[in-house]
Amino acid sequence: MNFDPEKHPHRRFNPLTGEWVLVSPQRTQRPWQGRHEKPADAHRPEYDPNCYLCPGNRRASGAVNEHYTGTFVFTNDFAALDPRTPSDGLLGSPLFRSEPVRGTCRVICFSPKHNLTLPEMPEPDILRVVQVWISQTAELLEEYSWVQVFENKGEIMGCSNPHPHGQIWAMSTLPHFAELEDKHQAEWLTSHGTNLLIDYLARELEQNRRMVIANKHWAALVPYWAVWPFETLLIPRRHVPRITSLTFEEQVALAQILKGLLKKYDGLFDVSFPYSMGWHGAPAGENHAPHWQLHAHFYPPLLRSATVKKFMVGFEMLAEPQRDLTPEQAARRLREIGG
Ligand code: H2U
Ligand code: ZN
Repeated sequence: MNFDPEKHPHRRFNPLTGEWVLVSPQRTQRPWQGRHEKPADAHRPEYDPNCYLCPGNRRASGAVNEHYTGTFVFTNDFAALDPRTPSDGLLGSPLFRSEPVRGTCRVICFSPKHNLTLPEMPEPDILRVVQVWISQTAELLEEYSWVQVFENKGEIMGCSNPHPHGQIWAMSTLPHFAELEDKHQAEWLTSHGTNLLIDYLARELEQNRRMVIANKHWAALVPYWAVWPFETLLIPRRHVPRITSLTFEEQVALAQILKGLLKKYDGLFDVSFPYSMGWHGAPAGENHAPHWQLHAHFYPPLLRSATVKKFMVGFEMLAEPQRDLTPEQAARRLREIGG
């Protein structure tokens, strides 16, 4: 019997983080008798007087939102980071190590309309969101090492409010995944003389087995090492170290592919698809730019329907992540959904 990755258990390596995932394709037929999530309430008004993100409304802190008509950014009233943290903190002994972190957290409202989601917005409005991601990142990289732009969507992801919004956390040190990706991309450049994700994308376009959607400037695929069932990676086709380096044409193409990708997600189980997504790009400092390639990760939790999600428990908490559906099967399903 010869090893067949479509039939036999195997592990796949994530060259961006150095982590492994266990793939068990023989298990996809397993019956499900576990938890079903309740579907989110789909009927929402365009304006909700009780929403803390709608224009003109009062937030929990007492601050009142502008009567905004496009996007709106404010400092998180319950920020996890503080710009005033003293930087001369004691680092402690090897067993009690810590370091002070300075930072700030902001909330971005994508639209004044309470009942929209990104893929439901017109492309010019998605472009405005892209441009806010860019201007916020540019501003915060002047002050901080790492700027994490992200969106948590859906109650199932712990999102507190259906109003379309995302967040930005900026901090003085590199967080865990940024450090891993920085290290692995730098090592790739040293040992191969090329950019890791540019090399990877070229192979993916050649193989054409995990591609989901592409346009002139962008490609989205289910990475070979995907952990979440329908995880995707969105990458510019040319070498772009960070989101602030995108040309206007690439920004327009990004708005277009975002809409296309998210519509596919919504079409998969016929539900407004929950996910956590976020951007990874070069940290502050020009020495990082050559080895970094900008990309967005989409981590959706759903597994087999609008109400059955993947749990990261048991073996996954204690040993390593595991998946049944192969990345190739997931990509094929997403590819086949009309945009
Ligand atoms: P989610 O993206 O997980 O839904 O979080 C929304 C953020 O909005 C959350 O971090 C903040 C919360 O701290 N928030 C405010 O800043 N002001 C409020 O009045 C309520 C929520
Ligand atoms: Zn609202």
